[in-house]
Amino acid sequence: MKNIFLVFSIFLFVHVHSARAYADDGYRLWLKYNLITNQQNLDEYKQSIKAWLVEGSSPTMDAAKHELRIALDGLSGSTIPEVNSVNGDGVLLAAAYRNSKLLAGIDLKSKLEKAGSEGYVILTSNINGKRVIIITANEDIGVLYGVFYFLRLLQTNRDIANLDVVSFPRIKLRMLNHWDNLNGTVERGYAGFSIWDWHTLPIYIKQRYRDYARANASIGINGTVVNNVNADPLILTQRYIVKLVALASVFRPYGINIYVCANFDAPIKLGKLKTADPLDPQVRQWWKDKVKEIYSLIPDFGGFLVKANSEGEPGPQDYGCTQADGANMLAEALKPFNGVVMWRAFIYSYDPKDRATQAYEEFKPLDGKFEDNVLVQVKNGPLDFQPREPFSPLFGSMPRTSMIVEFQITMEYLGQGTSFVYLAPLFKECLESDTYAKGKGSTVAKVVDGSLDGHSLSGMVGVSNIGADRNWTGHPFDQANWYAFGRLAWDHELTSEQIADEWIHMTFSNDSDVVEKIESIMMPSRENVVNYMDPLGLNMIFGYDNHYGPGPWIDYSPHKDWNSTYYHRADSLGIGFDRTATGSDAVSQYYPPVAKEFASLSTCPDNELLWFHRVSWSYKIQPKSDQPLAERSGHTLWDEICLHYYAGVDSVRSTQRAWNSLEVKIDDEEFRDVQMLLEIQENEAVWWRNACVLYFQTFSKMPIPDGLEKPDKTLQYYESLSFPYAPGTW
Ligand code: GCW
Repeated sequence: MKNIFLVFSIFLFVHVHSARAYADDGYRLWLKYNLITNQQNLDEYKQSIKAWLVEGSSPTMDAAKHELRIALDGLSGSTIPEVNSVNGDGVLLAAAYRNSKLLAGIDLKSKLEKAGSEGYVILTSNINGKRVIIITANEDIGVLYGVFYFLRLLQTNRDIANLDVVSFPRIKLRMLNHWDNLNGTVERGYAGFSIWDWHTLPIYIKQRYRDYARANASIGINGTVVNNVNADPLILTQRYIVKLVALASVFRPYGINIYVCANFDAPIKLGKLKTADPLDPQVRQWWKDKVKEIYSLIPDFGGFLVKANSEGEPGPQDYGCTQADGANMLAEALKPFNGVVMWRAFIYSYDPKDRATQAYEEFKPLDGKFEDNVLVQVKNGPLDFQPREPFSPLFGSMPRTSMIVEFQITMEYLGQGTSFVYLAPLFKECLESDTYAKGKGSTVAKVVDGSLDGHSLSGMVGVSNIGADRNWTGHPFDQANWYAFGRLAWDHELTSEQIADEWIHMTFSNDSDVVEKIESIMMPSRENVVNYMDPLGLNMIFGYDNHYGPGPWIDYSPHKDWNSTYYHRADSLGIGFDRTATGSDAVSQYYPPVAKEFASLSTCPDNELLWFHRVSWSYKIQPKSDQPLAERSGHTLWDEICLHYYAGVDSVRSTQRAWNSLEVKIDDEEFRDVQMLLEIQENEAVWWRNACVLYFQTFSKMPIPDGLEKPDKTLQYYESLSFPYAPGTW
């Protein structure tokens, strides 16, 4: 009997586990290269690509070869041979034009001019009467980018019959910034520890470093800042520089330059100088020597990112100097090597008037004072990566300065590791905002791609959401945010829908039902979170320091501008921050058409209402003339706040229903992971809703509208919750 039971158990084990033979742990990201399941596409592709050829050799061309080999074999389910001549129809040829003998007879001058140094050209053509698909570029890196583009066409089952593509990046520096500490923790990281194993570097080169580089190159990211902006000066010591050398050589073939965050006091902390005064000749020399040392080992080092005089970090103001003095000192040291300085504008100190106006007040007068290899790095909004903020008024206000926009890919303020949020709509909302700096159409995108003011240096940086979790990002859907960030840095005109569509095809399935359903839950996901966290322009009402969960009652920080009450200002009369002329007048930092729109209650968008206005509880939300009739509210502010909180929870529940309907249609492991995370998110949404509605009700004294489920716990219960071990708060 015992034996029968054993046999049965073994049978069950084998059976259950073989049923999960295709379980996907997410490690391969969007570069899965699984067999194409649509037979018609598969036949067509096999017909068009019978062999492949990479002409020329270099580490980058080897990377292109590697990618083509694994991808074509995986996607086709067979071995597509590598050849060394165009010996028949159906050769896929990848080559840098100037190194190619095979392409010599084909005139691609105008296309290649357009492609520039990083772009590529993809063409269906003929060589010696044989039909070929050509992937070419001016530089090897362009070829590699082109290879990834082409593979994406196959992964997403697109037509490859008559290709004629020229693509080039809009933005020069397309970067990730890892807030990774040298001890392996990640500030605001929700996907485990740091991927950099500083202890075993430089000898042990993890495969993950290469796969990181592949993933980034596949979306066009060309720079990485490997350490936290709250920078440990040790990264600048010889001991760490050799580790950076090792990483840089893994990244180099993939077109990725390495950058580090520099601690402004490094001359004191490492160099034993008495000061870090940027005007002191010894300090300047110390930085010059340090930069020279780095470049002697990493000739393509990118430069420094600096957080100065912000949240306790040292900076030039400690020595009575300006932010520009500090940036320029580093710029001078980096210039001979073509390095750049990214100097953050994220500065604030306690100001009873308004924290949101400070970066502009500090930096705008410095326009024109920065060296030309400095970029001022501005967070998308004037405060701090809130689920929704208006765009920072610094965009468009410093025409003589190169700008780099900083987005947060990691979701510090959007539910962290358990939240299903697709961030492309948030990125796009900022990029498409019109600053009116040079009249209508002066979008933030045009400021950061340099075209508005004619800057060749331009940039977009994302605070990375990558960690050592097997699937890189913790929540499977956070991979989409890394992906979307890179795609938008390459081409900010792509729509959120296009990017989601690509990513779903590559990550989950080419089944159109699956794609449509997942897209339909990704697209509103950011708005859902705004609704149950901080609707109608509310912001900064998070749990203290950990920024996880609701904390609108937080009022005990000695740092008054870290208190939620500083931001929502709720009392018995109303709620919201008056940023019009009767208040902090933050609106005046925008160009007149924008300032006018935000300043008037009748034109200010509802979703920014309490950001710019202080409004009474019984104020009737004004119907906006451009809103469809059905959406025109007429509700009191109190009712509208409640309705948003409740709608947020409902939408998480409908996301759950939609996701559940995908069971068996997608990978079992990924299905279950997301299902469980959505369950956690639903709890969190209810927690946010109940806590905020109960808290604000203590001021409004108005009832929760009829028909809405009543909170099942008390405000005291929610206020008593604490999270001493919340992840990411290192
Ligand atoms: O959002 C705040 C975060 C800090 C972060 C800071 C910054 C790295 O809470 O953790 O520090 O912004 O951007 O410098």
